[in-house]
Amino acid sequence: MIEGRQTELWFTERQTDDVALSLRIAQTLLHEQTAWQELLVVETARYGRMLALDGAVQTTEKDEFIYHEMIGLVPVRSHPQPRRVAIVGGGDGGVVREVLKDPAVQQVTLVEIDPRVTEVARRYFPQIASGLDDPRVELRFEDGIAYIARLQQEVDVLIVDSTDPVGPATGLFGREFYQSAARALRPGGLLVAQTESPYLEPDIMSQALQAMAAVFPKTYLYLASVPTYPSGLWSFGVGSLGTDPRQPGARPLNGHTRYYNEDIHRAAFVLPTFVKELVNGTCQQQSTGE
Ligand code: AG3
Repeated sequence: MIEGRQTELWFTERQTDDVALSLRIAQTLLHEQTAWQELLVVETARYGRMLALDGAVQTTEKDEFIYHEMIGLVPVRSHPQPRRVAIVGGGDGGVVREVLKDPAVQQVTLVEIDPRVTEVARRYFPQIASGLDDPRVELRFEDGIAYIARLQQEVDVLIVDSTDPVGPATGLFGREFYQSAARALRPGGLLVAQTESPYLEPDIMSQALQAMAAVFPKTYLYLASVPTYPSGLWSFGVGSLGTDPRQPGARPLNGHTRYYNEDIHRAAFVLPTFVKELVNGTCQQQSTGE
């Protein structure tokens, strides 16, 4: 090493052909090919440990709370009786940890296709995986699309915490899956799915919303700011059989949150004009002016 110089290792996610995010790596902890995907765990200099799948950032210790609280708590807090929750994907356990904070939740089924994600999360991300051993939680390592297709009016809240719609997750963004999701829900049930970045993937987002709107009586969109995801602005689509997802309920919450609160819950559904235009006509936010 020449004095004053040091080798730097960087992780780069190519988010589109023209846009990338780079994080400096302090240490590489695990890099392998699972049966389903390329899995990487590194210690980053700024965001703590990070999990990437097929080169895409899934979660970092420093900002995971934002995504997990928002995808997990918005649906369970607005449902009057979210007794049974199913999560498709989300093998790291972050969404499980959040939904368990609501005392009304009695049973959570996590359906993850790749068991390595869960094993690695338990070992390298114990705080994210902390809910997985709760007695209310059932783990299933199988294809979420096939699992949900077998359910008939069995769950109150269905959360899709998937990777981007490439590879195994593609089917989770289509109309056929939303049809079986609607059948899997009990009356009043809610589906929430991560629907990518309105800046960088507007077509994926609006097509997913359109597909939901073709199936569910009501469709909504909400946003959260996630620094390590493409563009930093992230969207979540909601298909509802009746419950209005915009209103948080009054049950006490067991456990602390760092992003989520009742004001954020309501405010997350307030959309900037360019996002409204992208989902024009498909979401309750504009079609009725509510
Ligand atoms: N699932 C959504 C990650 C999508 C990020 N996309 C990307 N980096 N290109 C996250 C799983 C966390 N439980």
